[in-house]
Amino acid sequence: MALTGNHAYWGDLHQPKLSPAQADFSILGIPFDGLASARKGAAQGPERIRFWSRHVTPFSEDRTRLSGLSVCDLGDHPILRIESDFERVAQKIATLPNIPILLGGDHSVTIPIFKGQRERFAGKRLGILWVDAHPDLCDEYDGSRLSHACVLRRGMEFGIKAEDICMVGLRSWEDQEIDLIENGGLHVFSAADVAELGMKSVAADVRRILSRCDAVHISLDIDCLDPSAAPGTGIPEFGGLTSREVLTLLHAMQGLPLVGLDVVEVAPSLDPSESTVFAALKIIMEFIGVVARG
Ligand SMILES: [Mn+2]
Repeated sequence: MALTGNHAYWGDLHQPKLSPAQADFSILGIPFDGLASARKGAAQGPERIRFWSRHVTPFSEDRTRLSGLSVCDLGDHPILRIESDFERVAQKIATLPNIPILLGGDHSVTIPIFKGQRERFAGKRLGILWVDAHPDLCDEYDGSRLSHACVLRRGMEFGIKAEDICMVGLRSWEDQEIDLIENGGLHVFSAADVAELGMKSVAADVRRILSRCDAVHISLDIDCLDPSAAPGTGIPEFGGLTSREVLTLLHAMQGLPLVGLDVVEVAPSLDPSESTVFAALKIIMEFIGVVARG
């Protein structure tokens, strides 16, 4: 089969004439890597993920037909002035009537995403599934409180409760994060825990915890995956999740009140094979399948 753009964007689900109110999902790219601490490149993530989205079919891997669902692609929101543009992204998300799928960008772009989702579901219990090699719980990093190492810390300040946060795939720590990780009341499943207990069991625990929430957002840093599966990311961390484990985790969220997904830290220039881009795309299409079945 020739890969020559035989589908419309997002596996034929993108319908350019629909407004967010008429579509099931909004796609928004946030092409920004100005707050990544190591290697840059994630600013090119949205463009490459969107480009290849014309080459996927409207099915999830269990053959769920996705063609009854629609996607409204809102394009990219550039970040020129960090504070004011982050605020604009937060307000955009706070007023969306459907399920946003956000394309990073380094993980700092999830700070306005958390803010927008917290506002959108004000008064409701907002749960977070955090899938990442890193906890991003620093108060400040490289002199910035908006660094990609501070994302979840800011999210908790916006009012996301520790007991409603499940973290899966962790395997790297900053000294300033240890106390929160060990005593903060967050639900922590390290990559080593997953290897020890099996993802089926971990995913069942995560599902049980998040089923107490009124709304669940998934924030997925592509570096949750082992670098053998996704080398195109700023800080590859050895000993990560397998692709199958990430899909098992996603599929187990079926039936939860899913209200958003962000996929961040995809740096296409660091992986000439573009496997990392395709991994992100697979995760997005499987998320759409999970919502379709839910
Ligand atoms: Mn990370």
